[in-house]
Amino acid sequence: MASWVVRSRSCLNHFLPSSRRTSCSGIIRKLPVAFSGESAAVLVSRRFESIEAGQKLDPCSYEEDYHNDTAHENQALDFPGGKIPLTSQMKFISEASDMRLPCYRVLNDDGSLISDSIYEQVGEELAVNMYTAMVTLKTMDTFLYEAQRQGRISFYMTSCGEEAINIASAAALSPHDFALPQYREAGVLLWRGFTVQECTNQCFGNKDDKGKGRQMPVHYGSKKHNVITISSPLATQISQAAGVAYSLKLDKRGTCAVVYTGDGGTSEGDFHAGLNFAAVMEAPVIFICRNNGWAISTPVNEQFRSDGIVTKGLGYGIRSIRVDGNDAIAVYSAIHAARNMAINEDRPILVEAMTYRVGHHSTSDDSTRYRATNEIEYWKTVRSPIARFRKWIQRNGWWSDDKESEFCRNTKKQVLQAIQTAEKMEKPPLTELFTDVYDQMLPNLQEQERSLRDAFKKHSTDYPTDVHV
Ligand SMILES: Cc1ncc(C[n+]2csc(CCOP(=O)(O)OP(=O)(O)O)c2C)c(N)n1
Ligand SMILES: [Mg+2]
Repeated sequence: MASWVVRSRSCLNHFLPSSRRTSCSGIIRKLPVAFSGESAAVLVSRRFESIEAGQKLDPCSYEEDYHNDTAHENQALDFPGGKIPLTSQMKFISEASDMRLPCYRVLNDDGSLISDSIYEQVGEELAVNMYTAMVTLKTMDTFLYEAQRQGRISFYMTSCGEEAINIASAAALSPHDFALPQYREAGVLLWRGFTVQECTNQCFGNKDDKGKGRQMPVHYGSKKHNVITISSPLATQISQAAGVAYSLKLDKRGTCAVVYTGDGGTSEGDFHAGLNFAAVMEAPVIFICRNNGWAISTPVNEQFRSDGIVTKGLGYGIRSIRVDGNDAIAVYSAIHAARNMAINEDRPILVEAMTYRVGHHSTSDDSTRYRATNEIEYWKTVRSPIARFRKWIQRNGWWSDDKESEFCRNTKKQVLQAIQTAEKMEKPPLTELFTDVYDQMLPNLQEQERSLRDAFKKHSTDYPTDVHV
């Protein structure tokens, strides 16, 4: 800080006539003791004998250097937060390490358990429930996506390729934990008992939609299931989650908050504010980042220069793990451990789940315009989280081809039935478009309602007939 101020003043002085030049000594005197005095002045005036020192960038060798650096034995800078060892080595922390951080995985691509892996046991009942929930999510996505293509709903987003993150994370949590999704996490709601019919009602915005048709499709939420309603502006849920978690801690609820974001969401300021806030307030929140490689058409290498998201945890003092998001057991185990740490130690945890967005970003997107179809196909088939988990449960004797056919047939029927029911149901009455914001409707809203009714009367053929005016 001191050197920055002194340098800035020196640079400025360089351009000014000598009569207007200012002295730096006053600045140094005004700075806090920790920043003032000799060291700052020395830093400014010193010329490096060689720039070689600055080019030695090995982030991992600090500890070793310090122990070898006998000249500074027992010397440290007293600073809030703990003593900082002093070193005569001028070393910058590298922007990257040679090897990318490893990714925790339990199941191989062929669904076999990796020997020596450490994981949370998943028994038959839980495993079958997880598998069938993933298939249900995929089936619902397939048919609601088609419904949008047929013009029956206005918009849709699938979780295709990310079913394991959805279901396995939800399975590792308690239903009392507060979930704050981004938008590609419908499986979390399904796992908690929000039905396919309820999802479908929301997408059609009919009178049974708890949001009364005011939200875009897939912007689910459920008070009953402790799932905070999705909001379209990216990342707002992340800083909110830090607050929710802090509140749960104050109330000693013994639960945590879990918040989901995509890789793109981490470029928002709210991501950084949320992580920092949670770390400082020691809030029990699990940040789950679905790193699916893409933020609409922006690939991750145009989004950030760090080794993904997991490395950002260190910067905020947050314990973090990178996990294979297409391995349901790894996700389940990591979230299970994260939850225990978050609640028992009052701390946030960051989980980066590596996956791939197999579908288009939404029905407003055509991803074949910006990525190779064989890349999509590879993740859809070889790296499918559902196929991998099925191989594992089938190998355990917990699933069979016959069970698969029967389950798929029934689920397809159930989803189609839900769509037909939701479509036939009338829309919420027009009056409700203006309620719930204020305790009493304000004159400007009354005016807007009158004007909308007039427009309905005048142009009745342009408005849907199933809206009760
Ligand atoms: C504040 C804000 N900026 C931009 C958008 C438009 N937008 C919607 S989704 C999205 C990409 C998000 O990508 P990511 O977080 O990786 O999630 P994914 O879609 O991959 O699951 C963008 C830019 C938005 N909704 N809100
Ligand atoms: Mg993404």
